[in-house]
Amino acid sequence: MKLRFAIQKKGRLREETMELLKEVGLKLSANQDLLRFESPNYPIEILFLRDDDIPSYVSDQVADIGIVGENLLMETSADVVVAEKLGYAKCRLSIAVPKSHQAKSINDLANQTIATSYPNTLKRFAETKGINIQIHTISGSVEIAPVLGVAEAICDLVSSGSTLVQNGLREIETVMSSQAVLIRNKNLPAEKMKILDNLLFRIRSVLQAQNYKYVMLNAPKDSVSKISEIIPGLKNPTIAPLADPQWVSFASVVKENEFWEVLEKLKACGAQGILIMPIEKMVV
Ligand code: PRT
Ligand code: ZN
Repeated sequence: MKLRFAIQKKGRLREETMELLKEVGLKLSANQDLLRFESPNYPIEILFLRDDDIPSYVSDQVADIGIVGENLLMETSADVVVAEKLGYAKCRLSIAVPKSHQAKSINDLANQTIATSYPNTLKRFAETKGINIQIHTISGSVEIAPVLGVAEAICDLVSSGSTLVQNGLREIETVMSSQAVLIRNKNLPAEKMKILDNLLFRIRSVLQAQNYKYVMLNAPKDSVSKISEIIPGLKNPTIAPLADPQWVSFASVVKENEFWEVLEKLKACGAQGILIMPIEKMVV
């Protein structure tokens, strides 16, 4: 029995998804033209598809699991379960207007036309805000719609924001934030669920590791309790003696997003020779 796993064939999700699969130990093929691939060392069959087809394929059991952006999931309203948020392909679906437009939020766009590839999501958003808008649906190059005169505003995905700037547009409202998610069919048979649980365990070990760094340092013995409070690690830090009896060596982990703050505190406690290393996998 193999788990059928739908991923994007080509595009913004492909590279990081393949990287993640490699990190969880799957042997993959370097051939980018494959439409189907069975991993030789894991009970998984990968299907390479357009991302737009993935939500419905997973809900219709053509595939058991898949990876897509939350934006697509919201737009298609596919009846699937989000098994894990993956933390990459982060972006937001936003409303933007030409710089010369006065609007500050969607409230200022009543009865105006917004061009988008996300009509369902936009329609629901406007309804929750109680604003009546016209929606002009286009499948790509949304940013050009105001120049063409087909819409006053646009609603599209933004990550760095440079495409908006290049097209003389200004972001005024976030409709939703998005990242890549692993979705699964609602009624997976027990045997497939078991494979998925194993895969999720591996994925979580990789994701967890990305949030932490391994820290090693030397510190005066009288700072042990203070430093133990600053870098408690998963349970306790490892403390080992040094040849100099007045000094000890610490090993612990620190959260990536608290890293610089923690480093300042450690230095203030007299820590020296601080080494920071990436962690490859982490099982809590
Ligand atoms: O061929 P296929 O249908 O599979 O791919 P696609 O062309 O539909 O999708 P693709 O590969 O462009 O994007 C796949 C997913 O990546 C999206 O559904 C999002 O979940 C996610 N993602 C993350 C993005 C972006 N960031 C992004 N910046 N998708 C698109 N963009 C586009 C955006 O539409 C705009 O044109 O990039 C431009 C803006 O980028 P910035 O950096 O200039 O703001
Ligand atoms: Zn697509």
